[in-house]
Amino acid sequence: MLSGARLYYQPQVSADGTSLVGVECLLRSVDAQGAVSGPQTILGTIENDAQADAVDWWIIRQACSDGLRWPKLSISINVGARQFQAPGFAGDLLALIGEIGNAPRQIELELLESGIIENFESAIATMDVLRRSGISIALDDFGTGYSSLAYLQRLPIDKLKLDKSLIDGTGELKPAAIVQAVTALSRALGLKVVAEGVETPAQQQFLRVAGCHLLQGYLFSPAVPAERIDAFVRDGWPAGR
Ligand code: G
Ligand code: MN
Repeated sequence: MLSGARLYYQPQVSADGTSLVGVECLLRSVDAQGAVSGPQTILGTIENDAQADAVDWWIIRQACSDGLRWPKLSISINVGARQFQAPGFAGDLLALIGEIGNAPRQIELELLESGIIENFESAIATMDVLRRSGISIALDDFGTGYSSLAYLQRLPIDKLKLDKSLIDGTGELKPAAIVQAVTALSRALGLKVVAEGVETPAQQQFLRVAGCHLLQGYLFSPAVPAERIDAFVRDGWPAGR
């Protein structure tokens, strides 16, 4: 099931593009010829919850282990509702991080709104436990789904990730106004703001002025193998690019 599975890492950089701050790990599949494909190649072979669990925990274990090589970078891990809402998730995750040896501060979980509202009270309790232990929580894909502003106030999160669909529109008046307003509101609430899917210098300039803290997207780098992140850490960013 996990044959060919690899974790790739997409850089998250400061708004001016000059420093590498963290990486988001993304599942990829590499075949015998070396061709790389997206997560569906592996996720599509999953037949039951036990296999899904195995993949989910393999991702976290691999990301944390690789993260030991880059102690100054934050490691963002996408965690789905099934894994996050499983009884004992917070304890299991903290035990794993303790075993591997990461500082909890290095680890960030990216959660979808849909994975939180399903079981709101227990999700919040889990988020509280994790945050008290130093792990941070980002709300992923903000701008899709309900994107309720009430959540920004109620959820115990550290970061908001603006979805690519919002970033794509920043050349137009209304989407640009939404990005500016959500960024200002998030900052006022003490949240960090990350824009994903940044592809053009014009988008970077707009997002920097709007007050986004971090940027992620093809303008800077796609998701790359861990060895490329080693090179960025060793040679400096963006010199190693
Ligand atoms: O929502 P989430 O952060 O999980 O999505 C990340 C996905 O978006 C990855 O599959 C990644 O390869 C893709 N991606 C990352 N940056 C860009 C970008 O700048 N443009 C496009 N089109 N896709 C991107
Ligand atoms: Mn994500």
